Amino acid sequence: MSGLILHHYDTSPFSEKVRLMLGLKGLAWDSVQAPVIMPKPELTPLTGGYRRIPVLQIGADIYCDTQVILAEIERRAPGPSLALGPAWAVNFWADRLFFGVTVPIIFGELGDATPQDFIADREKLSGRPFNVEAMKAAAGIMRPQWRAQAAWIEEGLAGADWLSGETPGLADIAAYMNIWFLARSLPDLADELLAGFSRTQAWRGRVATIGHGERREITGGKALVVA
Ligand SMILES: N[C@@H](CCC(=O)N[C@@H](CS)C(=O)NCC(=O)O)C(=O)O
Repeated sequence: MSGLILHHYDTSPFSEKVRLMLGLKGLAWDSVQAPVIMPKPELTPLTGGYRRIPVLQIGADIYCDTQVILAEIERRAPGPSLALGPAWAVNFWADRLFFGVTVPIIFGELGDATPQDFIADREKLSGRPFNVEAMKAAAGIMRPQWRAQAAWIEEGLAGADWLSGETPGLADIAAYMNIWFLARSLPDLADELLAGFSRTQAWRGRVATIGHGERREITGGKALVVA
């Protein structure tokens, strides 16, 4: 399969899921680096206004939201099959519940250093205040909650090297997203919250070696021409 264009940015945890999926499938793809905040003049004309990241483009076909993007990659490149067992349920948990505790932990720590234009952009996106003080206050409760959810990964690895069994799959990529996001932002805190979870720490190293397939940078302008 060729002709895959991923609109993303390197710091995006949802994009990391897709990049790892492309790696597991051994696919070649074109990368368009999108802006982290609005405006996104080379993205929104393709999506009809959807501004989140990642977006997958295949010719003039546009796929928004990782649940759709991952399913489309799985459909177009079925071997090896990655959506095994409860993989989609794990993906949904990782996107919502696990991500929901990861974000306040990160921004509770880093919120004061977060650029004002980023804060203003995310307030406009969510329609809510980007309340660093509230996130700082919540972090104390969120940390044990994060650890409790990471403990499910630890248990899931009791019988095999991967959550998906003998080989890696979507469940591994999805669960890893939050660990990647926390460790990328606050590596020491990630180690602290994973203390004693030796299977998870070893697994995390294995997931990191999957790679992103064959990536080539192109411009947003070129992607618009393709569409
Ligand atoms: N449900 C979406 C969530 C995607 C999402 O929220 N992505 C973040 C970046 S990781 C985002 O788009 N933030 C706002 C932006 O970049 O404009 C998905 O699964 O793709």
